[in-house]
Amino acid sequence: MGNRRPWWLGVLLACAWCAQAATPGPLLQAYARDAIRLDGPWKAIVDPYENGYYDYRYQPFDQRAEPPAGAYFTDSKMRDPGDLVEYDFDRAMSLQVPADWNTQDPRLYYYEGSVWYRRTFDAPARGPGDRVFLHFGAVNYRADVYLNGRKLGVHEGGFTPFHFELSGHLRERGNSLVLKVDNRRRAEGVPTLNTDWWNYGGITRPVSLLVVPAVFVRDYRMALASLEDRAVSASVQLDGARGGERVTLAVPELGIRESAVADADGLASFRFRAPDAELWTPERPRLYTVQIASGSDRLSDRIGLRTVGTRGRELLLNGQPVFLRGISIHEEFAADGGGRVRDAAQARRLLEWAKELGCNFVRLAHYPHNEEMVRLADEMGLMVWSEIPVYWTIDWDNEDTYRNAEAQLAAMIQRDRSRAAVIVWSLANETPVSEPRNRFLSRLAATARGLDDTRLLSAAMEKHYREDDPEVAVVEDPLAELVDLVSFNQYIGWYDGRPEKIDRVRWEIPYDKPVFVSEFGADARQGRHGEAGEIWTEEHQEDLYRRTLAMLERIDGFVGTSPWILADFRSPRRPLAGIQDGFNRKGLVSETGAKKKAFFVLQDYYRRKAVESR
Ligand code: GCB
Repeated sequence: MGNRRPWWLGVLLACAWCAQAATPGPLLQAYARDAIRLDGPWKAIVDPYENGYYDYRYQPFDQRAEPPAGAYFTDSKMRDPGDLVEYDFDRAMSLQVPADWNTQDPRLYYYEGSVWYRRTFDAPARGPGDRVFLHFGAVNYRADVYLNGRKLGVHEGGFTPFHFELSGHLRERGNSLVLKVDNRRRAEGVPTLNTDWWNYGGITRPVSLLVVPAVFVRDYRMALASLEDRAVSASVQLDGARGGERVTLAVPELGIRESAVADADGLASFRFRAPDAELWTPERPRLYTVQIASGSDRLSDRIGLRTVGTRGRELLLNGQPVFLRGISIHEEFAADGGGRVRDAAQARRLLEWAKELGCNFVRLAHYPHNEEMVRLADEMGLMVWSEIPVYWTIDWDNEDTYRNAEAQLAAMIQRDRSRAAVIVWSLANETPVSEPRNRFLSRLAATARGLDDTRLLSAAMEKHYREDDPEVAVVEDPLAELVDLVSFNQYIGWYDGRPEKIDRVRWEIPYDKPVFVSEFGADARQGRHGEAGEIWTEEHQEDLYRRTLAMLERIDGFVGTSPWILADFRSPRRPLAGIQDGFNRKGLVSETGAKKKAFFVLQDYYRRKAVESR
């Protein structure tokens, strides 16, 4: 195979360019800005052997200063009838963005590998000195991003936002934006090889262009710092600043207009009182319009004010004990053809089911959900648990794995730390206790606290039984010392014994902290009926819910639960034909939204809890 251009000349030059242009990171409050969306159909080439990335000696094309036309990211065309180029984006299939690829084309249903995406666009209108950023809501799992044939950079992690600055690299017309999206699972990845959910690939969240002035508001946060005197603290981080820039923050509905001067790092800090502010609660999720401005840059957001904390075994919202009437949710909407949630309407539908159950809380499992979901929770009055996919058996000793997990944690917190709804950051799910795991998670805990000390930390832990008494379940884990909310998943009556065992178990949880049961459940195929002892039936699931809810009430310090799970979801671990058919059937509603009997058991329980807490 011939290469048209020598590649050895400019390797160093190319790398230097990449390092400079690629600024992946979580900042930029993209949602609060007018963005130019690059959503819609993109051209796509499925490339299981990564032909468009490696030459026939398996050397990556993008390490070369002048990649050949065969490198797909050059988006080349045959220029004359004798020209050999073995791909052409213009003739390729289309895939919608944002969306997973698995549910768009039956040929991609089980596909794990690389798909190239291409979208062309004209440079946005901009004034002199304005800067342009390209922002991705999320791409699962690894994205290699190229603009006009040159590499912008790489991002790993399927559920968090990232961006690149394009200023200086745009053509006025016909820019070619190419991504190689690779969703192969990897042992050192976060998550790792093994999960109980579908590994949907693709550009699953919106892509946008943002035009900002040379000095712009890169990030901001605002929260109620003290309940007693209604003190609010806020900070605004400028980008491109030298220090000395004026920043204003206004909450017109509260008659607040504050001004501060940025320090040498471009950070402006505010502290003011909002004595008339109505606090955010699930019953009255009051949000205020907050306007932030500096120079010619202006943003506007909707932010609620509340506090969350603990006192001994109590959980407090705005200083009052609160019970979390929760449900776990995967970011999947199986009606409408299935797959990852694609838009606000689907996100709203899931949260409406949670409301109908009587929830005031949702556990967004097992990775940061799309921003739409969290913002809707803010609006609809649902408290949120948000977590990163540190799930099961992560490669604890691998420093790159740690950095990856930490980057995902930071991106999650930085994106959502002004959302009143979010009350818990969760670090991990069902991870086996070991020294390397404890070190890994304590580093993550310290990072989380450094980024946000106004919320609770938790992690879904596991129970074991006392050796001298197999009916005493114990939750003891070094991780429990690090968190504020002691949470654990348990499946007594499903993976662990028969349902009658639920009635006998007693609990020992030796921490003076609130206790949250982050999962329990049983599979039931909607429409399948039988006796309570016959598994897979609605009656069996219903019976397990009844017994479990009674058992939970016997736990000292029990402050809430998020049963597993709102809706049936796809999982490659669930092949049983005629019953599972590729779905985890622990949903309270089927994949198409039909309610199972257990839905009403939980609804009743939550009605009673709501009355009790009045
Ligand atoms: C768990 C996991 C969850 C699974 C669930 C199950 O403990 O946290 O991801 O889907 O059990 O159904 O087995």
